[in-house]
Amino acid sequence: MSAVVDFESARPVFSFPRPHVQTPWVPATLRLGGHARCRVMGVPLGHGAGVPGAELGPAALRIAGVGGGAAVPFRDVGDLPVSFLKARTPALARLERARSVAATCTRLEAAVRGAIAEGEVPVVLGGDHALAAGSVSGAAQAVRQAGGRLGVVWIDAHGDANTPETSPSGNLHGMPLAALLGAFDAPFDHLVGRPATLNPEDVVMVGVRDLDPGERAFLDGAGVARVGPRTGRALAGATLGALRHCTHIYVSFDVDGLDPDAAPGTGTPAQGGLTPESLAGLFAALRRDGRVCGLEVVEVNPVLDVRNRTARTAAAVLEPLLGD
Ligand SMILES: [Mn+2]
Repeated sequence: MSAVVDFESARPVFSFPRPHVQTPWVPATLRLGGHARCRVMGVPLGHGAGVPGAELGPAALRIAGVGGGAAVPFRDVGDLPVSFLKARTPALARLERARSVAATCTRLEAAVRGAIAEGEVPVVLGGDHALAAGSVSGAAQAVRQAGGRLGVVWIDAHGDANTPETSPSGNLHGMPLAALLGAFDAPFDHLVGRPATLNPEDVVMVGVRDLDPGERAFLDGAGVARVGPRTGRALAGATLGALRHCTHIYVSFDVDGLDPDAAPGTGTPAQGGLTPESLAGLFAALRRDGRVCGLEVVEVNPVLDVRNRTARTAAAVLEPLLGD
C-alpha cells in the first residue's frame, strides 16, 4: 500500500509575497545627555605585534577602569577567544600568527556589527592594532546597513598602512588601515573578495609622526587626512572637520599616539606625541559632537609599562567621552 497524503487536513501555507518592511533604526551614539549603553569586549590579541605583551591589554585596561564608568551604562561581555600558538619553528609560527589574527578579526567583525545592530556602543579593549581590520569593518557594515556613512578617527603614531609588500617588519598590526582601504585582503580572511571597507575621505589620522616610505606614498596617494600631534588647540576642530560628511564615527585609539612620557607601556613608542590634555580635548569634542557609535583602545602593553601608567592615562583621556 502506498502512503496517502491527506491534503484536506493539511495546514494551509501562506506564501503571498509580503512587501519587505524595513524598520528604520539608527546606531546608538555617545552624546551629551544621551543614555547609550556600552558593550565592552576584550580582545587579548598579541599575534599582530612584534613585541609580546599586548595580549595582556584588556586586563590592564579593566584594572584602570576603562569600560567601568558610572555615567554611561556598561555591560562587559568578557574576552573574545584568541588561539594559543603551538608552532615550534619560526616559519610555522609566522603562519600560525597570521591565521590567529585572521580568525580573531573574523570573530570581532561579527561582534562589533552585532553590538551596533542591537543598539549598543561597542567598546573594544585590545589587543594589538591588527584587530582594527575586524572591528572597523564590522562597524562600517552596521552603519551602512542603517543607511549611514561611517567615518574613522585613527589615533596613532604610525600609519598602520603598510601592505605585506611594503612592510619592513611583516607585523600585521602595521597593516590594518591599508587592508580596510582595500589595498590588499589576505591574510585578513574576512576581507578577502570584498570591496574596500572604507573610503579614504572617511578616515582622519591623528597624531601620526612615524611613517614608513611605502605607507607614506600609499596614504598620500589615497589622500587620507592627517592631523599632526602638534596641532594644539585646533586638534578637535581639524579632526571633526575632516569627517563632516559622515553620519557616524568609530574611534580607533592606539595609545602610541600619545607621547611616551604619558604612555610608555606600548610596543612601538615614538617621541613627540599627543599630550593627554589635547587628546582629552578631542574626546570631549567627540562627546559634544554626538556621532561616536563605537571605539577601541589598542596597543597597551603592561609588560613594558610602569605601574599600569599607560592604561591609567588611557582611562583618563577617555573620561570626557565615556564618563560624566
Ligand atoms: Mn597602530
